[in-house]
Amino acid sequence: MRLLKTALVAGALAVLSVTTIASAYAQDTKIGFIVKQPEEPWFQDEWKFADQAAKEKGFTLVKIGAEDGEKLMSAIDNLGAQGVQGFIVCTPDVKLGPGIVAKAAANNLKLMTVDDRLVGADGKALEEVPHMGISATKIGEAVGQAIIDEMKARGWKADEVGAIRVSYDQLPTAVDRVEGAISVLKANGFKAENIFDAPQAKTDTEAALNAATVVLNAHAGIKKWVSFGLNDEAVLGAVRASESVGIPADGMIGVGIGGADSAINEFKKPTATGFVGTVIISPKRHGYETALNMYDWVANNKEPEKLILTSGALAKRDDYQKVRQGLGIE
Ligand code: FCA
Repeated sequence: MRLLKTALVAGALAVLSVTTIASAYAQDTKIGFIVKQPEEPWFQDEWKFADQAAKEKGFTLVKIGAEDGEKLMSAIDNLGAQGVQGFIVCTPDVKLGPGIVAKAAANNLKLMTVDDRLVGADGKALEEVPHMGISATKIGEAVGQAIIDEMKARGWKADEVGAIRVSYDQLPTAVDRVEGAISVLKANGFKAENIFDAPQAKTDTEAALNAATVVLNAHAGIKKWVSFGLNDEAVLGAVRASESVGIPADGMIGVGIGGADSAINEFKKPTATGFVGTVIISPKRHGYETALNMYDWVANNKEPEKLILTSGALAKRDDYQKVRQGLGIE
């Protein structure tokens, strides 16, 4: 009897120590998620969905905003000092690529990128770093097609319309997005000389507004406009600029990319503005799935795919809720 008791106690202790180790391990898994513009709704959504993954799997998520290279480098050191094992980053500058890779290695951190892919000194993508981005050219084409469809619905002819290309050409995905849109405009009769570049200093609404205002003032004779850019903020900037120079909502067709609150708040306004649509992309895939993939890499030694490109779906004022539901982000 005594022997049996001892055996039972030993067994219970063994079970106890195994579960203790298991939960200690889950608690010890720490993953970083650094974004370049923490105030932008898209990035807040990415964080929100990454938090969901952390809750489900029981790891700690460390979120840091890094608006410039200096902040990013110290954020990576900070993660290392906190005992984080790996991180996901949307960098403020893709040209920092080799520096980011070196910093991550020095801190013994696994590295994945999201949205904006790192480039090397030669300008080519650093293919060894696992990346999740959007299918930029295709999504740009969907923007271009949405603009053309709306032009047809309004009875506009291509040669009476000006196009504002809100641009951020130091970022390859931004170039692919706007060039995708332009290819469809051109295929539908748009002339290159009616497409005007509006380079923004930053990828936010204010910078886009400033850039687009310059274009509108330089071509005050044109009364019908379309606009596109790398995200909703870029297009909202162009739409706000058109309003400020007196172009009515029915004189502007802006189509963005994103579908987070920046776009949704615009659709919720009681009267339609020149922001007619957005190609909604998935912060769930970019936040939840990247975080899960990093967790699998850190905790289960399962390496993520090197490149995942996600798709988008066009939404307008009247159907955005349905489209969001379809993407599982409502
Ligand atoms: C880039 C843009 C963001 C978002 C993301 C998917 O990082 O700056 O607004 O569009 O790609």
